[in-house]
Amino acid sequence: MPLQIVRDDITVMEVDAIVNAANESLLGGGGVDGCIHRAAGPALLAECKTLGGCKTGSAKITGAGKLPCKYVIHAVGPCWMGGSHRERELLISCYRTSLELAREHKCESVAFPLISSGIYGYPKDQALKIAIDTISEFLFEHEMTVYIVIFDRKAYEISEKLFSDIASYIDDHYVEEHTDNRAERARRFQAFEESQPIWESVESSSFEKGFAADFAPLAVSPKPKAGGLKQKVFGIKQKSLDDAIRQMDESFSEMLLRKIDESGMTDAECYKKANIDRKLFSKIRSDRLYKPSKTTVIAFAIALELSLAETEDMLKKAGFALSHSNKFDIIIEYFIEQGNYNVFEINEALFAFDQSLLGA
Ligand code: AR6
Repeated sequence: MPLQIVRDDITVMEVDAIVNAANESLLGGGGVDGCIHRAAGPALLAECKTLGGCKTGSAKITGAGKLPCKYVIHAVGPCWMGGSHRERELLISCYRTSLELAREHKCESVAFPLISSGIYGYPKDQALKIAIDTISEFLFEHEMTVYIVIFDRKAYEISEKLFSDIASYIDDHYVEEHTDNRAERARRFQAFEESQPIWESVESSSFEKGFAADFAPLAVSPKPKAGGLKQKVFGIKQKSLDDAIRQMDESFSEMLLRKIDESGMTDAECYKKANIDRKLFSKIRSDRLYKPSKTTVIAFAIALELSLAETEDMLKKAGFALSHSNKFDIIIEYFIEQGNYNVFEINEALFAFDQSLLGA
């Protein structure tokens, strides 16, 4: 997964580089800076002393002393002074400079703390959004695995409005699922009806007519009329019967590649938008019978901006379904209904609700 949010102590991360939230002197301090210097030992401070400090919004790189990583990137975030002192611009610049330094040093994996969100007082929800937006923008251009490391629960906040909107959406749907069986039965019945063949006019070969006739007894409405065979096979509108038959046998991987073609996206655009690792995508591409995890399927459905019904279709190919009995599925449904297909924003919310993240 190119961008991951994890709960951990950054000093134990086994990555090529960790980022330190430092100050302009680069000579150590409290917070994560203190933890990193304590874990790295005196060699880190000795090297930092040779650097001549660092400007706010920028970063410098050193070795890592006794830490399990190879490098420490010391980034100096802005102190929060109300928001009108270029804080946002400086914080973005911290992330960009750090990522560039990591790239120049051929790092394949980097872990960031939420820079400026502790002693420097940057509002946590805004600091998190800047981190996610800036890192994901970088990952569209470059191959790297980046972790945002959250040390304590309090350090992690999504916007209050988003949190309460999702919380009430979850509440509503849990209620509907668990207390109103009639409503749920109606929903299932409607879904069943929508999945049934409806027949509309088609000029077809005798094989197709035979096939259509075989399925006619299953049609709910309307019945085929004499002289004008009707078709809408398994909910697929305006497709030829040939296409419909082909799609019934389609595997997940084939469906994915077809959907990417239909969307006009390149493969790379799609797997990056899905927060899926390039190597995993090649595996899926070359194995027609690849069995993906549910989070992988949904990540692709989000990247392809599929509707809820299309997402269900894609999930079915891999043997999964969405249900109202778990939070993860309801949160996904919430974002699809909102038309918000930003996988990183969805992950922000999933993490806030302690759910698995999208991607692989
Ligand atoms: N692992 C991951 N994250 C951590 C850890 C850890 N071990 N410890 C703290 N955090 P802060 P700043 C989180 O205060 O706001 C220092 O004195 C913490 O919960 O470390 O950029 C420097 O020398 C918070 O979310 O950095 C500067 O003077 C985030 O790391 C000043 O503090 C950043 O909090 C920099 O302040």
